[in-house]
Amino acid sequence: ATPYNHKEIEKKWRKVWEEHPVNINDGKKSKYYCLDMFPYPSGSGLHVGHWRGYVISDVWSRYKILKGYYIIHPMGWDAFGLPAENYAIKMGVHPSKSTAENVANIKRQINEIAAIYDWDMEVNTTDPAFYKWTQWIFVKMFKAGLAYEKEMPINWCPDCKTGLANEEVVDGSCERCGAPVTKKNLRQWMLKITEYADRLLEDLDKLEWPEKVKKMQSDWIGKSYGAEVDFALEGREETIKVYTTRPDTLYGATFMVLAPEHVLAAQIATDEQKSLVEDYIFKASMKSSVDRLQDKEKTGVFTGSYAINPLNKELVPIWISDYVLADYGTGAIMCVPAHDDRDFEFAKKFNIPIIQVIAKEGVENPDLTEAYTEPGIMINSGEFNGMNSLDAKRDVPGILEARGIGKKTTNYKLRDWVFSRQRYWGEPIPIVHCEHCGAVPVPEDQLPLLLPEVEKYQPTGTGESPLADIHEWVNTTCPACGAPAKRETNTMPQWAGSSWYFLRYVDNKNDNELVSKEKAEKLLPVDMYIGGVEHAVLHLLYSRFYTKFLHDIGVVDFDEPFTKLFNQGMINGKNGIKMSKSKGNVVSPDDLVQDYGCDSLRLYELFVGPPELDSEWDERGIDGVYRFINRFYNLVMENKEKDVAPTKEMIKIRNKMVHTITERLENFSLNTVVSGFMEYNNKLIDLSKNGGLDKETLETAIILLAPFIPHVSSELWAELGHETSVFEETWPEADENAMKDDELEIPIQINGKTKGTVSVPAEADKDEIIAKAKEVVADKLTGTIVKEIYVPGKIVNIVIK
Ligand code: ANZ
Ligand code: ZN
Repeated sequence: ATPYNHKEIEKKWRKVWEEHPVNINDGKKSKYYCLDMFPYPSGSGLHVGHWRGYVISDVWSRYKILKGYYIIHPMGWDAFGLPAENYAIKMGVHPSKSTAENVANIKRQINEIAAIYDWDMEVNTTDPAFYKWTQWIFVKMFKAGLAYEKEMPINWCPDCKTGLANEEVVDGSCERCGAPVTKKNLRQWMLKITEYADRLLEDLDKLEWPEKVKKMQSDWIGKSYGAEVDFALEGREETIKVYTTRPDTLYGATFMVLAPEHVLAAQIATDEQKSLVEDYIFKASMKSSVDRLQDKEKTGVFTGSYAINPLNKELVPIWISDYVLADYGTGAIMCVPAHDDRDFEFAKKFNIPIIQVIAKEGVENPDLTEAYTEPGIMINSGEFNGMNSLDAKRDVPGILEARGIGKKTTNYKLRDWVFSRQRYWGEPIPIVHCEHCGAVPVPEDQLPLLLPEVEKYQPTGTGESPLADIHEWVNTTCPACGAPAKRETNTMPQWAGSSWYFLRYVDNKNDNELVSKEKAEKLLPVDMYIGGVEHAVLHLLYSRFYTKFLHDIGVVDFDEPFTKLFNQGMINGKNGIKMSKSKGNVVSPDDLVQDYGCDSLRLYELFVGPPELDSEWDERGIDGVYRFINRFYNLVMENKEKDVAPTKEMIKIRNKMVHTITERLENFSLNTVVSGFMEYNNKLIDLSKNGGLDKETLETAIILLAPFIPHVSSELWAELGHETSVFEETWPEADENAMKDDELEIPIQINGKTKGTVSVPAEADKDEIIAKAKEVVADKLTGTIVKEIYVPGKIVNIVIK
């Protein structure tokens, strides 16, 4: 056998491709934009887990090239953000310097994958030529009334010393550093993403995305339908508006709860209750969001005041509790303990009456042990008794509206996006504050507004960014009236650049437009987006919002950025532990590439498990993949000059191989594509034992393998005498007719006498044929079977006694 020398082969083809890159666009019919989520250039470099996504997207891109598409497959850097800044604080190195070093290093590592990125399209979010447009979008949003300032309590990470968007708070903790998030009152820049809530929700239908991700987005937007109901207060002027999604349960509302932050919370407390109420409100304000979310036991305090249930006119006590959120609905709720879990728990704890108003068959359960949350028949509900609760749910809002005590409403969980950060390493927000003119955007022709050099990168912790210290930068003149004015010193969140970078790749050198009309029309949007599922809400929601806005102002003519989405699972270390430097379980690709070659590692990245699931890295497995490549290499080398005419069997196996591999690939079942290659390789090796294998079958196998193992495929393609690249070929199509198995007619004998025939596929094995034969002659098998004989292709003989 010829030894397969991966080192020599890979070195040779890298050089060839450097001199003659794979032709990815000339004369191709239509474009296909295959995009990776661009990486943050961290200092620790790539491990085998990072390779997975890049290999998947490269395989997919190369497959599309062979399918005749013009491929757009760019790469860039999401390089603003905290790690570079924290490194600057620790080491005193300017973030732009460490970022440039990290980019160079990761770029070198990415090149080891042999992916066909088009580096002419490269972008870097920290490059002023790029962030000019990030700022331009902000100015456009400001002019459209979508960017506004607001003094409000925001999520504040005490460790990162910066404000956070709701999306960046996970279970009450900072998404980045894990510290419990607190609230802080600060002037903020906000983006009105809520104005797009309905479109962001409805257009999910257009997307070929994993259902799981679509569900996460629609839950995050959280549209609900219900009613606002006005409750009059006993002996007071004010009314309290509540938001409910269950207007059908109004007769069962036995108490009311206000959020501690509700404007009336302290005001309506009676003299006896006042100090208790104030105490509770104060304690709630000191609680971190984690504690508020995680408190198992319900707490609350009675105000001493009563509201009047607008339907049955009963008095309902008003309580304060922190399980009601201030910024959702109206910050006040009517409580129906019989039909809501939280209210049930609260009522039990504080001995509040529970009135059932919906029952399964209309029969009341006198001792409910938990809230009844199903639909049913209305009871204890006056004029609604006997109605189906679903009908009541539909009709009650209209009835309330007619009586002037309520109205139908919808609500969203989505909040406007807190867009300012009190940190250094981000895009300066291009706004000037003028005493006379208010907030004035930096004129578009003066963008980019460069991030100035500072001496100290430390966040001040006071809620001001380090930029506030650079007086010569901060003090400027108003672009509108010329009076002395001050620059905004907050910077943008890291999501700003990543919300639109995919548009810029295709026109990355254009200094006059974000992207030209022609290029946008010809090359956008993204057809396939590949990346981790951790971005399901944040980045993917923000990108959709930005794209819709850019659509609305005429920059692009589509309003969804990513037609298809694929989320790859993570590759973990042993025992499923996430690979990380701190755990010391990081597997570097470098040695593996050295020992087994890039092709083997590419294939093994896919072989470890279904690409959408997390997989555990087991280094030993790469050996099997390496052996497979070796065997295939030898099969081609040994048969390349034999000039064998294809047999029917060879044609059949070839077509079946094309069919199986293509089908699995189209389904993104990439691990079974690899096992499919292994099976067919064995079949081809068997076939070749009778004098060799025909050239077309060898060529077909090489083309199918080319997206996966491009070096060795290119080498073998050349060995077969081709002077052009294998990537100039067309992905083969299976001929369904040629795939059919021949049928064999086999006579069946019982005790040596012919009793019938059975027809079976030529490939069927002995057990299958005997079993089928026995079915055919079942009624003639009148004794016990003592022996079953099969003479291959000729006869089945069953001996009975
Ligand atoms: C009465 C009721 C009866 C309710 C019942 C539910 C079940 P979603 O679907 O999340 O919109 N609610 C309203 N505002 C709230 C706030 N600020 N904080 C906490 N809870 C609040 O849920 C809306 C329901 O959550 C509303 O409907 C209200 O309780 C509660 F059998 O009203 B419901
Ligand atoms: Zn002015």
